[in-house]
Amino acid sequence: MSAVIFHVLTLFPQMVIQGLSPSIIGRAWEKKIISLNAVDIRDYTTDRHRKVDDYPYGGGAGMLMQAQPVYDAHKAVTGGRKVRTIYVTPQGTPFTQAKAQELAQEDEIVFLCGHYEGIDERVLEEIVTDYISIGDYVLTGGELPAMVMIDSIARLIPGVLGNDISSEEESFYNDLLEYPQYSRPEEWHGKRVPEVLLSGNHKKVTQWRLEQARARTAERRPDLYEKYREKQLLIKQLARHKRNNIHLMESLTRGCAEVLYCDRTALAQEHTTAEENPAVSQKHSAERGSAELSVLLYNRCCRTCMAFAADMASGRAIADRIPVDTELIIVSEPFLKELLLQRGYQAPGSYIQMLYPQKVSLPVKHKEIFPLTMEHFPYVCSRYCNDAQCGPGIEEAYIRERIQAGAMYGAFVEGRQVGFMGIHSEGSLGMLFVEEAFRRQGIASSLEAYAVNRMLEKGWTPYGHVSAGNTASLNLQEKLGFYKAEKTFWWLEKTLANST
Ligand code: 9D3
Repeated sequence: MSAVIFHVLTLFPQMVIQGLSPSIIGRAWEKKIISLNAVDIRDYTTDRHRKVDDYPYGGGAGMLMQAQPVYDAHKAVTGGRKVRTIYVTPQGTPFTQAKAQELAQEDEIVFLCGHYEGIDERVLEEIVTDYISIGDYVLTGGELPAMVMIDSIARLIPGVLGNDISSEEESFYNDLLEYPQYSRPEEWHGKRVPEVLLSGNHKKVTQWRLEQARARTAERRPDLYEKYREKQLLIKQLARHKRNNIHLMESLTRGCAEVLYCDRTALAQEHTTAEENPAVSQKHSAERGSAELSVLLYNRCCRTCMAFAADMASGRAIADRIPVDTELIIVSEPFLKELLLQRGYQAPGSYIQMLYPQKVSLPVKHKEIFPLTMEHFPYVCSRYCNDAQCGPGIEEAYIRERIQAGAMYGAFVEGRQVGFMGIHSEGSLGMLFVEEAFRRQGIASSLEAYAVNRMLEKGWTPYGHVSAGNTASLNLQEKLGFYKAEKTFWWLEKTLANST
């Protein structure tokens, strides 16, 4: 894979280079994982005094950057290709982690830094794809905002931080601010480290940290705290039908999903009854199930939606809220599936959701099972890609991403690969394959057990979607202790008709 390129068009190129070089971003540049190209807009002026600014038509204070040098600098960098071009401006949309994640998917980005009072609107109309601000305060130029964005985007690129996604500690405290931390000495300025942290009681430490994180979020970020409470409530409600809802619960607890739609009335009602009289509420909701709840979750990282709807009206509301760049939608109601088919998605198969409820790890009998590296990429592709059996949406790029994320495991016999299994980007187990000649020897069972154990280590609840017709796999999972959901699931894929 070639380096991700960040171009910065600016009047102060050395500011950007000097600002980023001593940091981790500079090291990633040395390692050729990223590339920084700071371009001096002044080098592209046609004015003989190297002037790049002029007075605004209609009058007003200050000067404007002229269109010509900006346009030519941009053209020199892109050569006329279509490249994501961000104008960093106080008039932009606020930058967020979600935007950083979105931009981390690009191979090349141009940042345009304004100076003076701004840039001639006409050149912006021709080259800019995104207008972004870093917040509601006034700076002297766009260089620091461009550096802020490059820093936050680059750290998401695999290899930049050194540790890959698989080794990254999944935060248990996802939607909360971090808890306070302490290092040696035990006493400093007469202040002791909280006793619980010295107790060696891991469970108590976790509990204390969660309480601290909650308290400080409530105090400093009431907006985040409100969201957190709502999400906890939703998870609690979903837990009533764990087998059917584990995919939603896991997405929420692992912190990789945002709630795009939630029938708040059902949730609020649930909330009040539960507080007034827990016993009555439990009975009440057991009778009606979670059927009245409607939810749409979106996982930005893998552009996957998960939804379930109580009725046609909320089904339509959900369908309207599915982001345009969604590549996969997982649903469990026939009418919701039909609704999405009408909207141009296709459902090549139906799946049974299987849930592994135990917390104990499974024995792995076959000893030669290891995480795969890119060296094994051709093998996986040759056995799995463009194969009718492999399930929807499996493409080479996806396999590459999964291997690099440390989410693919291979089975070997005398050093030769004979199968593999993986964890999908939305969090379910899948992609199981064993060579015909090596079946019925417990290798699939070992692969599955190995993947289950990896998920348990992360504190996840293992679950998977098995093709409704795949009896062998269903039997294998039941043998390992998985439970079936009552519902059937459909994976809806984008068709060419709605991808444009
Ligand atoms: C007198 C009008 N000014 C707007 C408040 C003009 C102006 C002020 C500051 C024009 C440019 C700037 C420099 N700032 C940026 O280029 C900038 C910025 C910022 O100031 N705050 C937050 N995000 C950003 S992104 C670019």
